[in-house]
Amino acid sequence: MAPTHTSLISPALEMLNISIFGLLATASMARALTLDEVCTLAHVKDSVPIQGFLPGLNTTDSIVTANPVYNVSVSDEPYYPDATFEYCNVTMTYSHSGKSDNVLLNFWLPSPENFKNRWVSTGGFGFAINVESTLPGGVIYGAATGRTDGGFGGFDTSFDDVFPLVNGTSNQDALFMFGYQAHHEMSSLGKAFTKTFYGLTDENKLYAYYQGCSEGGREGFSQVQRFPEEWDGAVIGAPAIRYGHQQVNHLFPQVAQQTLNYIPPYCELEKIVNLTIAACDHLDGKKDGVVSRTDLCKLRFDFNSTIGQSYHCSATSAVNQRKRQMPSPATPAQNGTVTAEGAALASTIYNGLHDSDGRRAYFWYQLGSEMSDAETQYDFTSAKWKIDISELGGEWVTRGLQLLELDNLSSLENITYDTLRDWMLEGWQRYDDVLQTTWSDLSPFEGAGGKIISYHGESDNSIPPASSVRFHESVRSTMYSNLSFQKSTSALNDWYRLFLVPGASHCNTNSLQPNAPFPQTSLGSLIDWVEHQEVPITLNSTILSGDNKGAHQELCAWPLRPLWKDNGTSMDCVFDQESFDTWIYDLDAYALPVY
Ligand SMILES: *[C@@H]1O[C@H](CO)[C@@H](O)[C@H](O)[C@H]1NC(C)=O
Ligand SMILES: *[C@@H]1O[C@H](CO)[C@@H](O)[C@H](O)[C@H]1NC(C)=O
Ligand SMILES: *[C@@H]1O[C@H](CO)[C@@H](O)[C@H](O)[C@H]1NC(C)=O
Ligand SMILES: *[C@@H]1O[C@H](CO)[C@@H](O)[C@H](O)[C@H]1NC(C)=O
Ligand SMILES: *[C@@H]1O[C@H](CO)[C@@H](O)[C@H](O)[C@H]1NC(C)=O
Ligand SMILES: *[C@@H]1O[C@H](CO)[C@@H](O)[C@H](O)[C@H]1NC(C)=O
Ligand SMILES: *[C@@H]1O[C@H](CO)[C@@H](O)[C@H](O)[C@H]1NC(C)=O
Ligand SMILES: *[C@@H]1O[C@H](CO)[C@@H](O)[C@H](O)[C@H]1NC(C)=O
Ligand SMILES: *[C@@H]1O[C@H](CO)[C@@H](O)[C@H](O)[C@H]1NC(C)=O
Ligand SMILES: *[C@@H]1O[C@H](CO)[C@@H](O)[C@H](O)[C@H]1NC(C)=O
Ligand SMILES: *[C@@H]1O[C@H](CO)[C@@H](O)[C@H](O)[C@H]1NC(C)=O
Ligand SMILES: *[C@@H]1O[C@H](CO)[C@@H](O)[C@H](O)[C@H]1NC(C)=O
Ligand SMILES: [Ca+2]
Repeated sequence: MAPTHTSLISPALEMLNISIFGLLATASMARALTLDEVCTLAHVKDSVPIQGFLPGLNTTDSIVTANPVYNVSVSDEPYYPDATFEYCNVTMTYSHSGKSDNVLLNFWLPSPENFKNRWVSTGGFGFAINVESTLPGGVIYGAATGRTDGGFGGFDTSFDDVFPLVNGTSNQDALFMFGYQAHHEMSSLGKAFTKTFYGLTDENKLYAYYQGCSEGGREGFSQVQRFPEEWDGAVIGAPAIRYGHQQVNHLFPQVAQQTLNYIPPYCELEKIVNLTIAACDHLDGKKDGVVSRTDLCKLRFDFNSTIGQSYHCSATSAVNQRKRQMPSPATPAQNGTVTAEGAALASTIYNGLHDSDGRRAYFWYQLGSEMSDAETQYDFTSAKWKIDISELGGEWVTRGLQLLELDNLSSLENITYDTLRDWMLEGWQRYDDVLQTTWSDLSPFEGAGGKIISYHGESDNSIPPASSVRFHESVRSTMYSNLSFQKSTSALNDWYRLFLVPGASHCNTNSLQPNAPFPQTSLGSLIDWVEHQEVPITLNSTILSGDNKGAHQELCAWPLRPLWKDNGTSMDCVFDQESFDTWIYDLDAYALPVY
């Protein structure tokens, strides 16, 4: 849309480089400007940081757009509360000095009366470096909010669309940008832009926050790990860190099916999940359909107890829901009883990847999480179930490891547990400096006063919550190696707190555990921590579906675990050594430490 609002600044004044704020001050119009008044092409152009403000970034001839957007309503979102708001929608381009590339940024700027001196960077999901639906989160909290296209060719173009360049040739520029650099550039440019746009002076502090989940969470850690001074705080959800391991891990259930030579109707696995939830629900002291203590579930649940239970799933038709519009295939009606093979498969998968010597290569999701990575496909021609190779995992192998312009891995022929371990090792080593994102000395960030609220769905079915626990514990042992467990935990929790979210799935609510809470206001909690020193001893959260929708619940900070008492009417956060130990893994398949 072409901006239709005329600038308040006359061409003559513009030549004198008098800002819109200066003009209003001299005209003694000391009032908050309206969105219409600031959201003009002229003012936006004036706010683009000048060439040379950050070495290597070229903003000469930046192409900008601006248009005000009014009366936007959002509801039922996981990362921010319901709200109605307005903003100035800005895009700007820049290039890298010495190159003719083009990076696109999109800022959503609240109207001046709602602006609260905050900047928020948002991140991506899967192989995408941005997700537009996360932008309202910042605006709602009075922050100028940004996303980047990473220079990949537009906001809808993902990293995997440009990596590799061609068969056999890596795209190092895109990798560097995706790994961490694009976010560094966006926050640097975005913060400078925001200060000018709102007429902030050097005395006005502009708070800088990061918010993202999944790949967006990994991008957040990439910033905290490398650019400690740039951030006051970060909300990091279910981060896709330990990238080399994480992406290959998606292939493990399919290799388990091949190795154990049992390819179940998916309904059988769904049934096992439902039975697990039913059996473990009460272990947390509250029968609400939510497994808040997957650790106790792991200690008590026996997969063999599911054998012989009958299952039923109705037939489904094909739906276009997958990436690149590949249809999710139709399934027939499925009736049967859980088999010993099915129980053994589930038990093997939840136990995590071990190599042929029985050494652990990685860990899996928690009991009660959906088994979507183990989903099988029905072949109507042969009337048999067949392995459905994970798209995320397969594409990582073809593009990331084999450097082929292929969207999927076509076969698992000869692929063993050892192959998966080797692929993990290969990705870890090759991308250690860009994607692995496990630098565990965060002293500079802590020293600069930074705060982290990290959260992870305890029933996440795409990134193991034990991964977030592992990184938290790695930071603890790296930074506080000379302190006792209790003292180091307390020192770490002074600035980096991890909250496991009972029942939540991957960065979202979970239809299998609808009464579970989600930390919808975590950015607000981070702001309260940074700006008002209100420590989130427990994390505010909200039940977002089911009968108790809207109800408030608090989340316990790791290593404390929730335990309900008085028949589920009140909750304590407790420490339990046996439970704690179930979250800690010895990845002895590798000679090097895995942070
Ligand atoms: C805002 O949108 C709502 C519904 O989308 C509409 O009912 C209302 O009139 C709008 N308000 C303004 C000021 O445009
Ligand atoms: C924001 O601006 C971009 C670039 O002009 C445009 O494509 C997009 O539609 C705008 N979004 C809204 C909500 O106006
Ligand atoms: C910056 O961009 C301008 C315009 O595209 C170009 O003329 C100039 O050479 C670039 N500067 C560098 C150092 O690349
Ligand atoms: C890249 O390699 C794959 C696998 O060998 C092949 O199928 C594909 O055609 C190649 N693509 C191009 C553009 O050569
Ligand atoms: C599992 O439970 C969900 C509801 O929680 C239900 O929709 C689904 O049909 C169940 N699956 C099986 C196989 O029983
Ligand atoms: C489950 O049953 C299998 C045989 O079907 C047996 O080998 C295995 O040890 C049993 N597991 C447990 C935990 O009892
Ligand atoms: C499958 O199970 C459902 C529910 O238990 C039952 O209604 C249906 O008749 C069964 N279908 C077959 C073909 O056994
Ligand atoms: C795998 O990728 C190829 C090439 O993009 C495509 O033709 C094929 O349909 C894909 N297969 C699946 C199962 O997604
Ligand atoms: C799998 O291994 C067999 C036996 O070593 C070999 O003949 C075959 O070519 C291999 N297949 C692939 C796809 O590597
Ligand atoms: C423990 O290490 C910290 C940071 O390295 C240091 O400041 C502190 O003095 C050490 N404490 C003891 C008891 O050695
Ligand atoms: C905490 O969550 C409740 C809903 O569960 C919400 O009403 C309240 O505003 C939140 N508190 C903060 C500080 O965000
Ligand atoms: C415990 O709570 C459940 C669910 O709220 C209720 O159905 C049950 O009657 C309660 N039991 C006792 C002993 O109060
Ligand atoms: Ca429960």
